[in-house]
Amino acid sequence: MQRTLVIIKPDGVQRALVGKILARFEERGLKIVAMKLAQVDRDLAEKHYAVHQGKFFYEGLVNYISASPVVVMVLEGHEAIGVVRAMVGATRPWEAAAGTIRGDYALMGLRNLIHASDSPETAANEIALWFTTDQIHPYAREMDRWVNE
Ligand code: FUP
Repeated sequence: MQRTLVIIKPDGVQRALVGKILARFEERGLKIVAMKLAQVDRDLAEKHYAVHQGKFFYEGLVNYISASPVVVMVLEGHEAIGVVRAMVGATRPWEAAAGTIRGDYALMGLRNLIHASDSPETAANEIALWFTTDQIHPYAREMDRWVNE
């Protein structure tokens, strides 16, 4: 089982798409093992986007993620990192395939609704950045054997 960090960014929360986005992950069989609404401060935004520091879009990115609350979660499931990335779609919304979250709900600019970890290393770092160990709750679901076996 893999775990991945997903952030429904300020545009996703402001556009009231949280329920629709969550439903996609739940229906796919992914399990929510941590989740919260958070107002991101500059320090956390800078840490989350540290790999982009110095790039021309960095300042805009930090302002965007901290503009309004986000919903952040840890999803668990078989190959969760790649599966969630595929469900999210391409970075540029207008290039995102129909059927992906960005391809269905976003169109232009880089208001691309959602962030998802892109590798096992990134996922581990991002989960540790956003959640303490005691905020992550593994549990069994009755349906797991129907999803996973
Ligand atoms: P993604 O993994 O698809 O979210 O995309 P990246 O990690 O490459 O980029 C993170 C964020 O940086 C994107 F959500 C949007 C922003 N970005 C820009 O604003 N301009 C760029 O040229 C590239 C990325």
